[in-house]
Amino acid sequence: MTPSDSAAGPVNIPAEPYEFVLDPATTALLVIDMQRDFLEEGGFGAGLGNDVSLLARVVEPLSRVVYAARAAGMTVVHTREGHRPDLADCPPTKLARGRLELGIGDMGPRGRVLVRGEEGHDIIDELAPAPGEIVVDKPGKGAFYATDLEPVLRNRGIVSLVVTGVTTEVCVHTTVREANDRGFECLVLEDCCGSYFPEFHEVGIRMIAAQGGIFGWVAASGALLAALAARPAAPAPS
Ligand code: TIU
Repeated sequence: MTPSDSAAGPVNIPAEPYEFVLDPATTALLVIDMQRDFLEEGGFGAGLGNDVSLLARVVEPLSRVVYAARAAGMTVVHTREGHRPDLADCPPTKLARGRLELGIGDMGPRGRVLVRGEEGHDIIDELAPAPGEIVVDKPGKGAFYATDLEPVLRNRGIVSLVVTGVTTEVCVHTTVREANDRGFECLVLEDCCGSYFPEFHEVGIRMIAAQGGIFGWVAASGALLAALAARPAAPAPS
């Protein structure tokens, strides 16, 4: 980020239920759990019985948004769901849930499932964090629970979040709800979120913007990209 990026000021993004106004200088792009464990075979998502190919549609539009956010000087935060190798931070209830053949901590084709430091836990190559970007490891569904995300955002003066990632109705929704209660304004990019259940995605997205934006705003990524591209040129540094 350069000071001149943020000098270009706020942008208006057509959204539901009405336009979303963000200033890149006070906005973070949140990229939630774009990990091999959810998007590729042999990980947690597949072990839960899901068709992981359903999440692939998110990768291309989200890559474009990540690049645009970097160019606009926005803070980019990546999250990863997972646990300590000794599983000390994993509630026994989460460990037992589903009676899975390949459950949390078990050795799979991409290392131990949902365990930090393992291949499956890491972010997919297409969305690898750039040097200096913030990566938040979280033990739960919500990105604020038992993490330092909130002080990290507040210390940077962040007031708005552009929320993306997987899965729409699980970690994205939980995080948006947590953010909403903490006073952050959330714009959820519908084509940059994905679910193993298309119908849950549809309804989850609608729930966010319903009732006057009860949890936040919803737009397609194209609306954000167009608004950022149309920003007036920042004044030359003096
Ligand atoms: N199972 C499912 O849809 N999601 C998760 O377990 N975690 C996230 O959403 N990241």
